[in-house]
Formats: sequence, structure tokens, C-alpha cells
Amino acid sequence: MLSTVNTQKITGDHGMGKLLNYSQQANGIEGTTTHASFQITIYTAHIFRIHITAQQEPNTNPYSVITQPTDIDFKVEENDEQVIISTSELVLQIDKASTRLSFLTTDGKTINEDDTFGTSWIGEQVTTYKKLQEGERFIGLGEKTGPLDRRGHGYQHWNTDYFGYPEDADPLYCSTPFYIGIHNQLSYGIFLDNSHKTHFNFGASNRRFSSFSADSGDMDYYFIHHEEVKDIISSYSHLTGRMELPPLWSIGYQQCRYSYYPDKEVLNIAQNFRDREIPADVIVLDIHYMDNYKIFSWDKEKFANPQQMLQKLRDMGFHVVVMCDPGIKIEEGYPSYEEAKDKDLFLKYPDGSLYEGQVWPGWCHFPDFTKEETRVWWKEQFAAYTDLEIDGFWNDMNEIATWGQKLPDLIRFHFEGEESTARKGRNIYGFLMAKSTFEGSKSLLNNKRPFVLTRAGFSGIQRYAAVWTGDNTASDEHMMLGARLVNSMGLTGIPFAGYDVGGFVGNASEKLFARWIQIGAFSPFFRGHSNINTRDAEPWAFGEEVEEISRNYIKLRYRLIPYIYSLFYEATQSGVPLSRSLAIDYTHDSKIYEQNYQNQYLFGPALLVAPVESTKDFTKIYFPEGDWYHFFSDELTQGAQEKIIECPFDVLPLFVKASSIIPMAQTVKNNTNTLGDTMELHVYYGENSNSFEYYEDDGETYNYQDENYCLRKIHFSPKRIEISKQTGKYLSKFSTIKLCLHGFKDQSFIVNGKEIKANEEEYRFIEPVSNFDPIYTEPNTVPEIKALKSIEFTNTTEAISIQWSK
Ligand code: NBV
Repeated sequence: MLSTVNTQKITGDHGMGKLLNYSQQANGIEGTTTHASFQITIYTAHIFRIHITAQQEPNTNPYSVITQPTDIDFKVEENDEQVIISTSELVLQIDKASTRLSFLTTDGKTINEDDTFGTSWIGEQVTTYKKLQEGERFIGLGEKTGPLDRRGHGYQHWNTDYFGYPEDADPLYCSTPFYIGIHNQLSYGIFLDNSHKTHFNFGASNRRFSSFSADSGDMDYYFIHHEEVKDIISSYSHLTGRMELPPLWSIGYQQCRYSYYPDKEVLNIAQNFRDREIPADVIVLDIHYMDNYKIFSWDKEKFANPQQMLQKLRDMGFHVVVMCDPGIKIEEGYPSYEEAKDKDLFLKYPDGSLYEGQVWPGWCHFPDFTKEETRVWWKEQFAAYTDLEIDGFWNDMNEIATWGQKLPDLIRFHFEGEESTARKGRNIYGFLMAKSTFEGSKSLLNNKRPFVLTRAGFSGIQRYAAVWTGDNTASDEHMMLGARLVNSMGLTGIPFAGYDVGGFVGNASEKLFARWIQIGAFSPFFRGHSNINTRDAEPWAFGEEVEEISRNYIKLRYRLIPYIYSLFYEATQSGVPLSRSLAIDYTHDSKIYEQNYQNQYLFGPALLVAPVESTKDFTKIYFPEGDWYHFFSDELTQGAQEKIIECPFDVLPLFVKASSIIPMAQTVKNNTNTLGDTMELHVYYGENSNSFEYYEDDGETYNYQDENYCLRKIHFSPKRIEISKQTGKYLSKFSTIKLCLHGFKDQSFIVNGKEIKANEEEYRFIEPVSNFDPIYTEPNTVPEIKALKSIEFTNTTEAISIQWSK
């Protein structure tokens, strides 16, 4: 006779069950339920960690969170139904009968609450279900295609190499399981800290719940609540770390191609930039510089004398970034292969034999970066580059990508002695490769900052590398998607992100390239790149007119470096990204989520960028509340309205928020080192007060850690501008400050008590190239900026105050 079937036994389905017991700990509580044990840890008054396990041994991610809980006051109370934990900012109620959780504000508003299913398991897969709140929206989740508001959509995190990915592809290369929920004037963040494959459902195919799951491991999530989205991002980056200051050169324009070779071609490209007076800081060497794609080697024919080539590039003011793939060719006599094999540093099968996968060099082994010895060895290898004074490294194919694209799940990862499989190791591999590359090269570069770019990553990747969006396609849709991807990564703690300008796969048209370079100039990471066997894609490869447009916008990027570098500084302090989805500052304005406007973003606090397709001469823009100056004409538009704007193909719709402060270089010659000695401080009159923190240092060393920086707070109020005395010992490169006043009515100003008449000059910025005409006509004028009024003074470290009569 058949015995009674118990569904729970067959599928392993179960929830947490009843709360059986709990005890108070230093930073929270821990306890057991019918089917699980749990810990609730208070990291700050705003951050609670919920760690639930149904296994004997906890199975957590050791790499992403680098912060310990702080000792703060919290209360644990109990009544018949609930255990209640509260801080000054957040209340958590635990229902005793079901162990379901509800998060509330201190005045009792529900921020987020478990659905009836709470946290439950299907076999090994663990999921937490949350009731969908009325009007709830979801943003973030990192490198994810799809709309800004992710409600109604589902996603996976499983690092994947996706050549020429379609516009709605998922998953892509980099996994950051952190999102922000918004409803009823409230917002919160959830970071699922589990490196297994994870799944997110934001009301997709259902109208009952949002959920997040991991294929295995523990339910380990951080709940963050603040009123402002900006602060939620800050708290997330408090947990997972913030970026270090990048080398200044890495935020200039980078030119890449798969691949520039031989050495003469590399030098030729570099020379072209200088001859054509298009500023650039970097030439990137893709895989063809290597001997048979073997990392740490050089192709002796194509690059007979790398040292000499690198010296010539340095003399021209270029840095070089080299490609570093993880696959180590299986080849007797290849030192990297032999050494790593002898030291037992490669990934293995469960039977102890080495995993072999096929990639550029042929059959390869792969370093196991979850092992300390591998990271140390990897570092030592980088002397091959740093001895040549190379300070830029590009980590590609680190998903891990291999021919066939099916990394076997059973591969063993060391995990610092807590051995596990590729199911847990895959998503974290790229992160650890970037960590090893960054920390390794940093230790070899004698106080110089390295630049690392990675394709794959996991939460916390911002500590080590910039991330780019992989093999995009030369199309308008991808250009718009790229802006969204970078904004989404920004929401997810990655401030240094970008896309291949011009599109990697396929051929950009003239107009598309012109548009892309305009938008790319307002991306934190700014690099042109294209695939092998595609048309040339340097700024001069699309005819003289596009070359002129490219020069204008690249120059504009460089002139904005004082502003951009200050924003990078802000990112190092707060985690707030440079590219800011409008959801950061205008969270509860439903207009910004509309399909037409979801690609718009603020680049820093001041600049509103409206990416527009190459096919359009007119576009509709949504101006959020406030007043907005047109960047090129100073024309003022009132906010909280939609407006049709003319955008001939050489003019990017770009606006400045009233009351903004934008420090700019007056000129640029070749690169980030040639920004002249005058800083223009552009101030846009507005009714609100506003401040900006100006930051400068040598841009290349870690001397800023020893107070060798120049930090000044610039404050605008409708009555005066105050520039604070500088803190830090670094002497600014700008000996003169030219204050450029926009929208000011007054004629006379008092600078540090002395009356000064402002110069009146006609305002003019980039003169647009005449309407697009394939037959080139007139050369464009070099960008020049003059404000309606300007006042020049010597830059000292002392405080400056500027007043006017109003
Ligand atoms: O190294 C070649 C390319 C590189 O140019 C691209 O940026 C990466 O995303 N790489 C992928 C390998 C394969 C491309 C087909």
C-alpha cells in the first residue's frame, strides 16, 4: 500500500514556521523558529541585517560587506503577538506565529512587510516575499536592461557574457543584488547578500508580491530605510564600500579598439589625437598585444619594443590600459602556467583535476581568486606591467566566459577554506579578479593610483574597479539603454561606469557617433570602443563635421574636469554617483518614470542631460521642479513642465539647474594635465541657496591621504557667494579664478569688501555646426565660454566673499 504523500517532504517546501525562542545580543537578536534559525543585526539606526538559515552551517558571502555593526541604542519589546525591535529611525515587528517581518517608520507607517509566504524554501532555493504596496515602484539592481521603474518585471543575477545583447537581455555581466522600493512618499533599500544565482520579481506575472530568491545559501539581506534615495545609496555603500579616488587621467577620454596593432598603429592613433587637437588621456591595448593571447606576455612581432612604444606614448601625454583576461594558456614553458600549476592555484573539478575551458589562448586553466595564495601570486605577476610603468588594467571575460558559455556548476572554489562550487563562485569571480588586480597593481605602483576596468563584478566592485556595460550594439536603442544602465549602476553603488561610445558590435552611422560622443562626455567612464572588423571608429573617422562635434564635446568634457573630479571625490565620501537618475532627486515625481523621460539624468547636482536619438531634431524634455538654464544659450525654462526642444544633431540637450555652481577649466590642450591656470567658476542665479564642494589634488598619488588636497566649500545664496578658506595643503593648479555669473541682474559687486564692476561680455558657448549636411562646409569655432558678467581674481587659499546689492 502507498504511504500518504507529504508535499513538504517531496519538495522541501516550507516557511520559517513559528518563532520558538530568541535572545538579545550586543547588536540585535538571534533566535530559532520551527524550520530555521535567524539573526537580526542592527548595523546603524537605518540598517538592519536579516540573516535566516535553514542549514546546519551558515552559508554567507564573505566578500561584499566590509562594515561592522555600530553600537547604537535599540530597544527590544514584546507583546502577545509580536517582538518589536526599534532604533531612532526604524521599527521592525516580528509576528510570533509566522515569523513574518514588517518594517515601519517610527511614526507607524508601513515601509515594507512580508507577504503571507514570508521567507520560505523550495528545496534549496530560499525566497522572501514582500507584499506589493500601493503604487510601489522599484529602481536599481545594477546592470539591468528594462525601464527605470522595474515594477512588473523580473530579473536574475548570473554573470553572463552576452555579445551584442538585445535591448531586453537579462542577465548581463555584473551582479549587484540591491534595489530600492518607493511608495507613498517612503523609500527603502534591500541588498540580498548572496552570490548564488538570484532572482527578483517586482510584481511580474502577479499582483500580490515582490520577491527575492537565491538558488542556495542563506537568506541574508540588509534592509535600509532613509527618507532620501541618496541616503539609501550612501548606506548601501557604507556596507559594501566606496570607490577610491581614481587617477585623474582615467576620467579623461579613452580610445580603444579590438585591437590596435602593431605598435606603429598605436602611435599613429595617439599622434592623430595630438595633431587634430582632440584631447585624450588613454590608448587601450586589447588582446592583440599579447603573444598568443597569453597574459603577461607581448607579441614580439607586433610589439618588438614595448618599452620604447610606451615611452613615446608617455612623452605624448598618454597612459596605456592593457587587457588582462583570466584564462591562463595550458602550455609547457609558459611561466605563468607552470608557476600557478605548481602552486596549486587553479580552479578544479571535484576529483582534484584542473578545470579546463577554451578561450582566446586555446585551452586554459583559471586562477581561483577565492584563495589568498592566488591573489598574492596574481599581484606578483603584475610586475610584468608595472615595471613598464603601465598603470591601467582591463579585466574582461571574467564571468567566467569560455567557448560554449556553460561554466560547469560542479567546479570547486576554495572560498578561503570553506570550499564551494561554481554555483556560489561564479557571480563573485569577476569581483575577486578585479580586487586582486587593483590591490596587486596598487602595491607595485609606488604610491601611484592604478585604474582597473572590469566587465563582471558583484556588490562592492566599486572598491576596486570601474565597470563598463560590455558588448553593446551600434544603435540608437543601445545608446539610450546605455544611459539607463549607467544610471542604474549608479543607484546600485557603482559611480564609475560607462559604455562603449559608438557601440561595440556593428557600425555606427555618422549621426549616431556624433550623438553618442555628446552623451558619453557626460558619462563617468568615457571610452570609445569598437569590435574587430568594424569600421574605424575614432572621432575623426566619420568625416570632418563629426570630428568637429567630437572635438567640441570632448573638450567640453575636459573643461568640466574640475567639476567632474569634485563629483568623484563626493562619490568616495558618500557613494552618491555622478550619473544620477532623476529618481534620486525627484523620487516621488511620477513624470520622471515615464518612458519618454526615464533616460534623463543629472550629471552631478547641476547638469540635466537629456539623451536623444540620432534621428531626432526635436525632442520632448521633462523639466523637474525648479528653474533650468539652457547650457549653451542661458535661456531659462521653468520646471515642472514638459517642453519640446530643438536638438540639431550637433547639440546635446543640456541644462543647468538654477543656483548651481560649476567649476570649469578655461582651456584644455592635450589631456587632464593641460587644463591651463584659470578656473572658471560658473554660478547660475537662482532663488535657492546651494553649495558645492570643490576638490583638487595631484590626481595621481595617494598623497591626499596626508592632507595633500585642496577642499573648498562654495556657497551661493541669492545675496552672496562665499568661497571658503581651503582645507588641505595642496596648492591649486589654478592661479586665477574667473567668476562667471549667469542670470545675474546686478552690475556692481563687492569682492572681499572692495567694489568691482563686472565685465560685460556677450554670452556665447559652443557654436553648433551648421545643420547636418554630408558635404562638409564651414569649420566650427573652437568652444569658447564667456559669461554675461565675469570677475577675475587671484586664487589664494583664503576665504573670498562676493556680494551684490540685491
Ligand atoms: O578582447 C576582445 C573583446 C573586447 O574588445 C570587448 O570589449 C569585450 O567585451 N572581448 C569582449 C572578447 C570577445 C569579443 C567578441
